[in-house]
Amino acid sequence: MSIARWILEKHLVEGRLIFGEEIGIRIDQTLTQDATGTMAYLQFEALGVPKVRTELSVSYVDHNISPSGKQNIEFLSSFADKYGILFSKPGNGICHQVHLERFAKPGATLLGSDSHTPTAGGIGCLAIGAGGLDIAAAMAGQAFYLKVPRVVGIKLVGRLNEWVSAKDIILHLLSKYTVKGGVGNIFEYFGDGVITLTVPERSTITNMGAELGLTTSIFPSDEVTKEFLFLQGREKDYVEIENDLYYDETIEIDLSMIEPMIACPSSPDNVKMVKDVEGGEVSQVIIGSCTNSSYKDLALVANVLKDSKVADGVNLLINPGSKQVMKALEKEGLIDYIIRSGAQICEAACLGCIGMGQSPEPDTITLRTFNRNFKGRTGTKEDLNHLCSPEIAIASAINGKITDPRNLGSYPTISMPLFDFADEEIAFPKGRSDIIRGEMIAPLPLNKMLDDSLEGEVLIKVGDNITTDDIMPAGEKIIPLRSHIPKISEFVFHTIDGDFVRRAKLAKGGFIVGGDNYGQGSSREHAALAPMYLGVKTVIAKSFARIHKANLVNFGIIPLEFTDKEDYDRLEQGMIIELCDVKEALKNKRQIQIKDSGIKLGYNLSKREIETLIEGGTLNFVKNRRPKGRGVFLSMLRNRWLTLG
Ligand code: MIC
Ligand code: SF4
Repeated sequence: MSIARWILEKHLVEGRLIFGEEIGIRIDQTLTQDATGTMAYLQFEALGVPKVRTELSVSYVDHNISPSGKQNIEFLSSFADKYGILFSKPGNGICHQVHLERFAKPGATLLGSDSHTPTAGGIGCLAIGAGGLDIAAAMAGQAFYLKVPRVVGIKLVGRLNEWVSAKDIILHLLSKYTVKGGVGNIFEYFGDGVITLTVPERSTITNMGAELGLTTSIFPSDEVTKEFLFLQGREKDYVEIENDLYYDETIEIDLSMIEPMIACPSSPDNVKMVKDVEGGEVSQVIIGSCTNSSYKDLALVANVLKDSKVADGVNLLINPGSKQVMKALEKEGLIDYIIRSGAQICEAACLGCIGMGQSPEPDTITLRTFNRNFKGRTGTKEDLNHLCSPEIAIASAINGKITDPRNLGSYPTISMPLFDFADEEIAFPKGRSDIIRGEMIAPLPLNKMLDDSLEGEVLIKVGDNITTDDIMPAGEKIIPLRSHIPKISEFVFHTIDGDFVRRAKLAKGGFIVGGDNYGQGSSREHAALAPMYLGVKTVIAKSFARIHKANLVNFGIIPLEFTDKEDYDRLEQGMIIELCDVKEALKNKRQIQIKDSGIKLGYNLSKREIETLIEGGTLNFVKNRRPKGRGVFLSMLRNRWLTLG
């Protein structure tokens, strides 16, 4: 058995571990961040459970730590205190980095309302990203449902050359498998090369497995894991995990053959060797994000800056992953090198990664050690966002142009310090009774039961690999609206089609038509909730990304797939279409037809998902199954939800 299957089996509460079948697993830990957390907690509240039922649940504030997030932060901290959730204060760091340092455990299951939750796979934890409603259910002690993925063994042999790093391994995989190549799979790393990578390096790889569309990625729990846990004062969390190396498929990577890589605009799989794109003038370099903001990453950068200066005309920003990392840099005297070089040290948070400031000048090259470079995500519409390792980033920052880091000479030696954990930045729950709820914490919309037939306009037709950033953009203006669906829904498809919302309102809802891998990227359920609020009934696509598809089902929007992908060409924006006998077809697992067109639509949905859709989403589904007479629950629903239709 592989490590992933071993953990799945240990946590199995429903179903069989057979590829493609739906299973329910017990979740040990959950994490949320502020931009998705409010929704998750409002939904948890509606489930009527007095305290979280997980071993550990942590609420982080990292996406919006600016004053515009004040009401959100007050709500989250009071909620955590009441319901038994740990609260990581703004400035303590990025959820994935802090969770890896302080809480993630080998052999455990972790569910997070953020697509990069698999970061914890670096420590041997089975960590999965999901929508807020799934996190709410897990916190209430319910199973998390997923289709059994294939487990692909990635055998690492050899050792990376100097100046080549973990980021280059995952960029290499992205160049081979693309942003949709991992859908339905778990990547599990094994082989002699694994031992040459530290836990944060392993986590860089598992973090960006999200960009491959994987369910998750995982590394073994070994001597390196033990050492990491020791440095975190958590030796007791070490667990040995059996691994018989049984995989559905095996891929071998010789680490010594990997070259420094760079993802060019505007997709994480548009990967080139850095030596082939050297020389492009750089205006901005940012080192940070949950992918590359560990102590090792930033200590390397500081060591390079010790005897160098940032090139004229380059703005170098450093976003540490956590307060713990900052404290260690300070203790080792490394902050000084950074300050004297002309770089700016920023707070430990997501910041520019989600367009909260740090936006680059239009049409100039920005190099970032982040994980996503979807067009416009920086907050600048005409951005030229490149993703790379800290090694490439720092070499380019001091040269003023894209530079192969192997030109920098010998690689600095970096040893690990004894960390000061910064646990004073985490509030432990004391059980307060009230929740602070400002006017930006709006009631959530609830969908209605599915109609027998669905008729309406094709509101928009989009291409392949549409991201949740395209559907529900983020950035400084929109992120502060995350807890207010009526307000945020004004921005659906805003960056790619500024007229979408007007059309959707005029037509009182309708259909979205998409290509392959519709909804890739983030876990934000707003990309389902806000279209639902605007009356979108169905998304018809060639295929879907995993988390977004689950979010659509949770909110009662049917994810339908073209039986013949060529039929995509026959639908156009503005067409009026009708889907007949939808309910009956779903109940009887029959294909759905678009009336008078000959176009047939299929779906890959479990019985549970079909029932959920018929009832108009998960909250209706749960509500309808509550024993009668639970007046408290129903009155809570009345207070907290707006019923549509
Ligand atoms: C992202 O990196 O896209 C985000 C912002 O962290 C999202 C979550 C969100 O939209 O709040 C993610 O990765 O799931
Ligand atoms: Fe934050 Fe960026 Fe990581 Fe998302 S990818 S959690 S925005 S640092």
